Amino acid sequence: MAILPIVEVPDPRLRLISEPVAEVTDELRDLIADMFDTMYDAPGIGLAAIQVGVPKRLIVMDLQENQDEDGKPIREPRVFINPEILDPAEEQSVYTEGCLSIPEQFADVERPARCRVRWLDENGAAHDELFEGLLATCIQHEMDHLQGIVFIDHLSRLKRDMILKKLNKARRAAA
Ligand code: GNR
Ligand code: NI
Repeated sequence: MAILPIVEVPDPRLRLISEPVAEVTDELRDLIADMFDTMYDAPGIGLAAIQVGVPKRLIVMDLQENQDEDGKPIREPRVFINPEILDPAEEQSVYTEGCLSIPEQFADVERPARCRVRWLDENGAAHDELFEGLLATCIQHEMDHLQGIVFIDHLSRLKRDMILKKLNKARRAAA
């Protein structure tokens, strides 16, 4: 169990196309555990392996939408290995996105409102489900990471440059 350093823009590793996972091994399950530690610590609702420097088609996610009687979030961890997106809806939806690799910066991104997702879980079992709402948004955001794409790539150059400027300003202030 370990919290791993998160790769941030403009690190060129975020531009890599991640490779399919050939086999679900114990070593991969260790990486998955570390990715959950890292995601919950951040905190974030999703994390792609390349965000911890590993160019594999592996995503962890927990939207943490439900809470117990004490208001504590109920953990619903999900693992996506070699995910594929099928049948993206024509209907679009807008969500204010953030990214652990672009810390504390947010912008509205339009994406298909629903999609079908096919993936393997941490036991190597195949799944095929329809996603909508935040789940659809988040899986598409994570799938982008596997292709070397970050959410600001979906914005106009003006908006993207504004975010990168704000990020650099925040980094200079923190230094
Ligand atoms: O923690 C995260 N929040 C988030 C909010 C809206 C849309 C997508 C996300 S994913 C992000 C974590 C992250 O960077 N995953 O790659
Ligand atoms: Ni991200």
